[in-house]
Amino acid sequence: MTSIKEKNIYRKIKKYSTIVIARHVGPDPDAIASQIALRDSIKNTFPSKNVYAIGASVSRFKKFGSLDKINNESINNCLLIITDVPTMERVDGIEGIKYKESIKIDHHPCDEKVCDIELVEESSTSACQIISQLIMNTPLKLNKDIASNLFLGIVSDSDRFLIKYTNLKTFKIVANLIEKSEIDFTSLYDKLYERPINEIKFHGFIAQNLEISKNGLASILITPEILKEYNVDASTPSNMINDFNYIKDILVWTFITLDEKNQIFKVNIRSRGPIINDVANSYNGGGHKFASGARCKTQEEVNNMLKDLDKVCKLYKK
Ligand SMILES: [Mn+2]
Repeated sequence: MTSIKEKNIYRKIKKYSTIVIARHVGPDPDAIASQIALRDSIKNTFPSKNVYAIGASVSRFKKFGSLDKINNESINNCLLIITDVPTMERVDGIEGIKYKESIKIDHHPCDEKVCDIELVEESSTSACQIISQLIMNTPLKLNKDIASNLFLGIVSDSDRFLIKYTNLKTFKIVANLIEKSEIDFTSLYDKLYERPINEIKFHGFIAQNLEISKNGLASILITPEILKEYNVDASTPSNMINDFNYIKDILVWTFITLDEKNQIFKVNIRSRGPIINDVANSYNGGGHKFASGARCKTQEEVNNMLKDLDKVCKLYKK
């Protein structure tokens, strides 16, 4: 069944000749795949429209397709669609764009309304899951490339259907994607999971050096020197944090990466029980109940945050 919001979104897409699609800074596969899949679907359905998927490109994600370079100042009266991002401050690369109306398609919790139409489903595994539904429920077109991207976004954000937001609906949508597009989905996993040996060695370093409290809080500080030693970049820790799930002694785990250039500690937090986004919120971050991020300015702030997370673990254990 097509929802009223989906109908309205399709109507707006139909109406505008120029559409800009953006997502969050520091993109992950769901962010990139959702914006590229939506762009390609709109372009396939309406070949004469100008549709751009924008934001800084990331070499690791080139496999999902290319992004568009535009002169923001020259874009007027467009429709702006933001995917996989709850607030305008976190959107990458929209400075100077004059948009007439805006649409948000997202699965992050957010209290504030930032767009004219908001299709937000907190219970969805991913932005790609919501866009898959949108495409299925409207005349928007699907092809193999679009379906591949949507499939990979869902698989990545649901951590291969491990996270709690995975449910019957997720599998129905995925089954529908596979049926309609006939994608050879197992051959797509290379795009997500192939990695160089130095990353595995870095993974080993983290496993060896995690500090674990008696309440089940695991943490590790990752300095620029360590990143250099293992020849990995600053985004690598956040890409492997989900690998440390299902460890018996750990309830909440956090990677703290020191970004020396910007003098900030970037913190990734995951949980397999305690709710962590309240703590993340009070340290310049936010996110989902069991997957959050934060930013601390000083080591002292980091220590306070770890104390707060440890308290959350202690309470949960009781
Ligand atoms: Mn996402």
